[in-house]
Amino acid sequence: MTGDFEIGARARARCDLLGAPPYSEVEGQLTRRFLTPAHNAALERLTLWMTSAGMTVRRDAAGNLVGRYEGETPNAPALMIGSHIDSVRNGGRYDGPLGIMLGIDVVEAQRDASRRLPFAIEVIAFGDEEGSRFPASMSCSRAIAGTLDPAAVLGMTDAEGVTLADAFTAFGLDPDRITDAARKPVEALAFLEAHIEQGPVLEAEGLALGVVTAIAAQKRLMVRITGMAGHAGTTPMALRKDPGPAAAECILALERLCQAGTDNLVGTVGRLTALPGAFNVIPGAVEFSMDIRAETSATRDAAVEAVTAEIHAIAARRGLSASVTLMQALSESPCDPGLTAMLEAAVGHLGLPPRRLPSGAGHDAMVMAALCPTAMLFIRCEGGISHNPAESVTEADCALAAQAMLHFIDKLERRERA
Ligand code: HGY
Ligand code: MN
Ligand code: MN
Repeated sequence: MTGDFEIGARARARCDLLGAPPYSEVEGQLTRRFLTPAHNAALERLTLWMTSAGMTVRRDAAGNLVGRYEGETPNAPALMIGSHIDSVRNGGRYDGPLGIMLGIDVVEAQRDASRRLPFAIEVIAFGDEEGSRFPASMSCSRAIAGTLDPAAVLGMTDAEGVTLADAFTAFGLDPDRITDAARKPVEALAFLEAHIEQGPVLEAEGLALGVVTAIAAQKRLMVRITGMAGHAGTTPMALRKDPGPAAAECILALERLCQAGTDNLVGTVGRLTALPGAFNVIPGAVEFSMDIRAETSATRDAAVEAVTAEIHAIAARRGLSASVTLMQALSESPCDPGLTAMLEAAVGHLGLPPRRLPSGAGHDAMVMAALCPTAMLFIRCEGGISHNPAESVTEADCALAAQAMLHFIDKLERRERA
């Protein structure tokens, strides 16, 4: 799959190809979780495409795939371009992979022009950004950025009870060597991530591309409300210690707090489990996740504090107990002003109006900012729909994104040669 697609359109077609088994764990939908056979199959296919684009390819110690197109001198610092290859359950085909495929497309254009730059280009497929298998997310870009503490994640288990350490071993990796994936700042000139917007702004304004100013702060927490399991038929309502209704009150409290918030404060309960989970058993406990985000960590943290207090008050009033456990915290991440201006000028080269916007979605770029300056290009997606099989992007917008990335590379080259 090379010559019969225009640059950018080929990237989209490759995402489509990876949208089904063996690159998905489930027939009829896209679910590709970290360190699964579907993940491995996708890396095999990406290795072929990266190699044919003129890159040397390696798997790093953390489960990332790294393609490298050398600069005019060996071991030059790299412009890193990439995004994640994992997906949420029953997700869309472009959230993540499109940023990888566009990277391959723009490298292939350099190779086709027999062009060598004052920097290398690396295309990275991060293995775990979504956290769709293990509770922590962004573990792979954190490994590359050198900010991952393996001890904090290796014991985490997936829905089948497999630990992250065992999953690494099963994937052919050594869980004791993950930190070998860390890169030095001197190796990284900049990080560029192209990604669908996953929101409605660009489409609403009739724009194909936008440039990201900053990525929102987020926290992931697990809540457990504990009561007493009992018989659904014989236990009078007044004598119950039922965590179910308590959890409902807590979730409504989260919604109310976020609706009244500022700074694009949002709160989501994406996972809710009653235990033991039988029709005729009053749950002994209910667990639910909370994903709380805002443009600033201060607003995020104030919301976490307020909802935690409400959860404990609701549990106490009902004679229950509650625990709120922080699973992950990611600070807001401003994109580099210089690179962002360069990216905006590159979009302008296409005759498109500049449009800067914040990202409510998390991205590997927010983690890579610990390693090097970052920039993000947003691509319009239909209805702003994402984390949903209806996720869609047009060939024309992917072609514009590739062209903007090529102009960005030209500008970076001029800066480096100045
Ligand atoms: O959750 C996010 O924002 C991203 O899709 N991982
Ligand atoms: Mn996502
Ligand atoms: Mn994504």
